[in-house]
Amino acid sequence: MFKKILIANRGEIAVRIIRACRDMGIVSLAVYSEADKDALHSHIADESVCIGPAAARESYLNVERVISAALSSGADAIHPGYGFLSENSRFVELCGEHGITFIGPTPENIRLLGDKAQAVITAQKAGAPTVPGSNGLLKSLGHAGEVAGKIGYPVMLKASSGGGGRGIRLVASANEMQSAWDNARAEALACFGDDGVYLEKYIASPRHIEIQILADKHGNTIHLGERECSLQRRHQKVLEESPSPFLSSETRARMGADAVSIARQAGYVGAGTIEFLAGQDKNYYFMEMNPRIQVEHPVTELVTGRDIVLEQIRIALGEHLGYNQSDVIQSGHAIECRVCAEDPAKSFAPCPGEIKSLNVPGGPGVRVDSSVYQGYKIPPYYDSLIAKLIVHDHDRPGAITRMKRAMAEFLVDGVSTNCDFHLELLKNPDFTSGEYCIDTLEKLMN
Ligand code: MV4
Repeated sequence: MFKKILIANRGEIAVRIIRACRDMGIVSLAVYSEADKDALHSHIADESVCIGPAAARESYLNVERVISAALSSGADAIHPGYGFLSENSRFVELCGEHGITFIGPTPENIRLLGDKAQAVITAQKAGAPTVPGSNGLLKSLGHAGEVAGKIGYPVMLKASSGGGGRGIRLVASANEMQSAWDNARAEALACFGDDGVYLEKYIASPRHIEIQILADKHGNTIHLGERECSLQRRHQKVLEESPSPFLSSETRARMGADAVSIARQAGYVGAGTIEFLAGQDKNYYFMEMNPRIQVEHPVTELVTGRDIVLEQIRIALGEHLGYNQSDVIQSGHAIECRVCAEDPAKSFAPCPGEIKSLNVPGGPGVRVDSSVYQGYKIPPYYDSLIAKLIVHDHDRPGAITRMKRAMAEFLVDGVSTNCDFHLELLKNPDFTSGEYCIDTLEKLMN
């Protein structure tokens, strides 16, 4: 067993990981920036240590400071959460060199999956469906035009080191290729220090559906079903649910099996997520794999009854999963709404400030993963997520009703939130019918 886990993160995910540590009898060590002295994670952890100034570069993203904190406090493992150092393969190696267990995948896993063009080839080797495209990096503008001509426009250029929707360009026709090529490569170089791009046929109005994977160090790889994540705006998810209202049980089973094959092909260890695009025609295609715990993991926890953070820690300890795919049962329906301190009047720009008063919902089937309390000052330096409201019920209509009840109880004074927007979305016919896609929210909010 680990004696002490350093949580290299902040906000609700740091709180979530501290709770898992306490459930397992492991001492938790929070690290915090100067702006986060009064953040919830620094208060509720067993121990906490300041690692630097507010700017993430000098604190939560600072490899040396995080490792030093672990060494001087006697932590034998580090949980990175999501974002920050979670996908930094060099950081994972450094943990190893200092005898600290990184709770997550191997550096090789992270390097392979961070190269999106290579990840697509891995999915193909696994026999999973991929979008017709360049099957690897493009060599030149001429090569891009040639592949696009063969598969037919519209196509999408994608940065191989990409993420968060940056370095991608839709190319409607051949005469747009030159400028799209230049723009995608310039943005990729600026954002990721790498101008490698690949190309895929453009899938119009798809759904984003992802599969949660767990893989132990002994070759046992299973999935915990899917999450429907199509309700996004500017590449930020707003509401997620499981199961997806779109999938038949037959497609669900195939997607899960394909995800497991991809994870096995990648030699993946830990908790990870395989993202698929599902077209209107019900075909689906591998998009990318995320080597980390994700924000929306609670919907999977409520539907499967499995504690994914606890499983991450068990896997890092070298334990066996201890159950098979047939032991995983998806039961009922879960919905997560991301509650953010945002100003609807300023097109949902972040709205930091003091929470003057707060009422957090509760009652049957309600879970709140939050990082705020009454009197807390939301600092302006980090993202605007203040809580995740997650509900579970027997079926989708029940979960929607329950979410409306809980969301109406979520009362925040002092800062603006997107709670009212959520209440609108929960009544929207595109949502209630389940017939939505990645364009839906963008259309609704503009
Ligand atoms: C696509 C696509 C359509 N066709 N690929 C956006 C972020 C990056 N991870 C992949 N993305 C997309 N790739 C093909 N071949 C549309 C998107 C996309 C998107 C995907 C999931 C959720 C929201 C999205 C919003 C805009 C574009």
